[in-house]
Amino acid sequence: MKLYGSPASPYARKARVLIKEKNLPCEFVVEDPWPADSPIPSRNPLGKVPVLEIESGSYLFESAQVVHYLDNVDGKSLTPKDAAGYWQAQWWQALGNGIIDAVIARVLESRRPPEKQMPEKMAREEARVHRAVNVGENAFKGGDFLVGSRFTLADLVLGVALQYTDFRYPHDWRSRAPKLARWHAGITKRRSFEETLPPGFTPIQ
Ligand SMILES: N[C@@H](CCC(=O)N[C@@H](CS)C(=O)NCC(=O)O)C(=O)O
Repeated sequence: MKLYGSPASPYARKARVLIKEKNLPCEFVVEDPWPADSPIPSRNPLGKVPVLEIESGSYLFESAQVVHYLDNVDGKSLTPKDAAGYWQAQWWQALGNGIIDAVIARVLESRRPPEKQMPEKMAREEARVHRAVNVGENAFKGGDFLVGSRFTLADLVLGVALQYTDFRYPHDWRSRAPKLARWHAGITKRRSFEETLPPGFTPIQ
């Protein structure tokens, strides 16, 4: 298998962390989706990374689907089996994916020419992040893992999301969310996280 993506993409990073966690035989191929001559649209008509090449010429795209595939490919799923745990993990992943979407939208807005930027758009995306952190903090009982007593996709996705927040929208979410801050410090010390950091980013602890 091959995973196409850019080193700073949080969507691709979810899959990269999962590949490391499970030690899957999957090569990470750096590919930038933005240039006009990028090969990515020939593999994903939506022109976005990550793209997973399952076998020659067979591609899967959209990070949630890529993560779902990789989670099930080896029979060692990181998704809780019990119904309550399953849906709790889905909830945390929705929260994490939403944070990633909001931080990306904010970054893209901030890269537009200053005269075209909309402060209200930035504020709307920031409000999503703040609400999501507050709600996550209230929902979290505390401890090493978000769901149950082992590392799951909930930890993976929210861990990536909050580290991407530190990277692209650094602000003090930790003082508002001390339980999540403690959990995040532990999760991001995993080798899978340390070996997939965005270039130039120094983790905040
Ligand atoms: N919903 C997609 C979003 C993927 C995405 O937006 N990836 C960015 C990189 S972080 C990208 O490829 N952007 C290129 C573009 O928007 O043209 C997913 O979850 O895979």
